[in-house]
Amino acid sequence: MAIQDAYQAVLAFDAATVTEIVKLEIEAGTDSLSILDDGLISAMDEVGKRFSDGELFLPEMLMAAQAMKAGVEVVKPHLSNFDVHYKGTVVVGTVKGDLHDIGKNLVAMMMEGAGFKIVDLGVDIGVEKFISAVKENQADMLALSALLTTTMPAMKDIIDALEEEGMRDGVKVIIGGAPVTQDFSQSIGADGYSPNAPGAVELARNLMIKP
Ligand code: B1M
Repeated sequence: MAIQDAYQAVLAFDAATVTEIVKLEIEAGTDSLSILDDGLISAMDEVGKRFSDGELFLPEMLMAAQAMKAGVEVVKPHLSNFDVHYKGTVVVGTVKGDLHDIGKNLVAMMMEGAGFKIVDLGVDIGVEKFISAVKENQADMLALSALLTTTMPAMKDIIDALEEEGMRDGVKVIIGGAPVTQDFSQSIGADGYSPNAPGAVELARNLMIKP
């Protein structure tokens, strides 16, 4: 067994095998970060590429994300504080009045797989809860999802509240969900929009590169 096997098992959407390989690698003393970076994260990067190229579809991407997540759960307790070098903390949630969470969960899983620390608040989240979660977790980014045309405007309320609290400069805001568009993103002053989960990861990576 090797890290490459974990990579292949994620690409085969095989959560049970990913779990088994990661356990064996940890028992064998393999560096936890290497399991994450070279096995699980690299595999999800490949899944993202295949999705963008039209070689994989949503259900497969979900299965790969679940397989990756199974591996991340095994590695997590073995990461010492020293090892944890998250690429940034991201508060994720579906906005107030909206109960759709499948896309949001996929975004959260893929971002976690890409090395971000995720604070997933769930669905139907109001402005105040987003703001307190950003404060409590000293988050670098907010990732907002909305699936209803009636709930999209709540995204602007959250950005306005960040500004009112004087927090806007320190927090990037990315948005997505079926009815959301690039034009809408610009009109409410978000930092970026992606139509899908791999794109959200790419966006987050680009926005988190500090000057
Ligand atoms: Co709802 N629903 N729904 N629904 N539902 C839609 C969204 C709808 C388009 C169906 C339709 O009428 N054709 C319609 C919205 C119409 C509109 O606003 N224009 C609709 C409606 C009307 C409703 C109700 C009002 C129905 C009713 O009760 N009368 C109601 C509202 C409840 C509420 O939220 N308050 C409702 C309820 C539900 C269920 C609970 C039954 C269920 C949700 C279950 C759940 O999420 N746990 C549900 C579902 C499943 C859907 C559809 C069929 C599928 C949504 C989905 O999960 N897609 C949907 C129709 C459709 O989209 N085809 C529909 C798969 C998922 C992976 O895609 O979430 O788009 P998606 O995520 C994508 C991208 O959008 C993007 O990445 C993901 C993929 O890579 N993305 C981001 C998402 N968030 C992102 C964040 C990012 C970046 C990218 O950055 C932060």
